[in-house]
Amino acid sequence: MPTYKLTYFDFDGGRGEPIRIAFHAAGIEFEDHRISFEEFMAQRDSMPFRCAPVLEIDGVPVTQSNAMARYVGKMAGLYPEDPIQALYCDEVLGAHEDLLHQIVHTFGLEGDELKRARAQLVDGWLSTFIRGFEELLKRGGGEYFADGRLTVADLKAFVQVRSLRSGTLDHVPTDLVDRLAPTLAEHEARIASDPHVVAYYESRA
Ligand SMILES: N[C@@H](CCC(=O)N[C@@H](CS)C(=O)NCC(=O)O)C(=O)O
Repeated sequence: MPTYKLTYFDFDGGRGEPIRIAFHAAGIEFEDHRISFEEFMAQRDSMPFRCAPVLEIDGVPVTQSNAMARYVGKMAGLYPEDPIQALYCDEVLGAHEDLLHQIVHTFGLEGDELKRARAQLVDGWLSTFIRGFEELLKRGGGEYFADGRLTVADLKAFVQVRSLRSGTLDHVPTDLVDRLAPTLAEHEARIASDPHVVAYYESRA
């Protein structure tokens, strides 16, 4: 078995969290290397593409969180084998990456500028993506995004929707998902109570 070291920020969210959960679900040991923003800034010039997460496999660094989620998801049995279901799964992973890029544009802003940018985000891209994820979930049958079972697409969505519903983004109403996409809100609760996810957070407690 190779050695795995995942370097990402020290919080239970973002691009790194679905990979951590998938590693745990796979029963694969990995070094959960959590860094502060200051540590990231100090090391980023030595990181491939100057970004996190970075997964080192036997010391060889790999980037791109969705590629990592698929890789670990395959080992965990959380990635569809059927090509169409794999496509559906990938679509959700990719759309979340697109949404994250829109959200990141509002980071670093303050005061009225932040308020304006977040209002635009809420009325624009955030609503578009939330409604879009609701449709993708319904296409999958309403409970899971692909394959009628838990996949890394569900983990990705769970982490993002949990963050939106828990108020981590200032000026984004915590009931936005519930209002626009009730099936997506229920999905977050469903994934939160999945045995893999419960076991992961118990292991962190
Ligand atoms: N496509 C990359 C994007 C990685 C990325 O943008 N990471 C953020 C952190 S979540 C980052 O390193 N940001 C550095 C910065 O914007 O200064 C992936 O999915 O891993």
